[in-house]
Amino acid sequence: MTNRTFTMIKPDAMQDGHAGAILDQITKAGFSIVALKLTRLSEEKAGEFYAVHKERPFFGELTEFMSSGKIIAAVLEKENAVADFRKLIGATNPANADEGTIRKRFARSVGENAVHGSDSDENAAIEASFFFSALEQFA
Ligand code: FUP
Repeated sequence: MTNRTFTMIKPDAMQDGHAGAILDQITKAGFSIVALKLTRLSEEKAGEFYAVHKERPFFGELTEFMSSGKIIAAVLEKENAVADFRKLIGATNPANADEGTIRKRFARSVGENAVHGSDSDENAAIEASFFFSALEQFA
């Protein structure tokens, strides 16, 4: 999974009609999509995905938001995928994100920040397998 990362287009960006523009920016930046799924998380599943944050004060809001509507989950491939994708999406808080990044362009706020991007190769593999079987992740 060294050259792969995992992303979600979150409910805010889905509701605001940005999914097409975000996928366009991702592919134009040189990422190829090796798995793609439109789905909706239950609050319980959102809590499982974000288990690392369960002691944080924003956990309840996060799982409520992440289960509030449809999402798109995807696995992306590119050389240096994890770091390059974090650069493409920008800072967690869109107010601090660089001009032109996905979060700067499309996010509503720090809590509703348009996209997820894995923070390590190890987490990319764990997160990809949360949504996709091995057979669903094409080369
Ligand atoms: P990131 O890796 O940039 O997605 O950011 P984190 O892993 O730190 O946070 C995961 C998610 O928790 C964010 F996408 C939104 C939510 N969050 C908040 O709601 N408030 C915060 O102060 C920090 C994160």
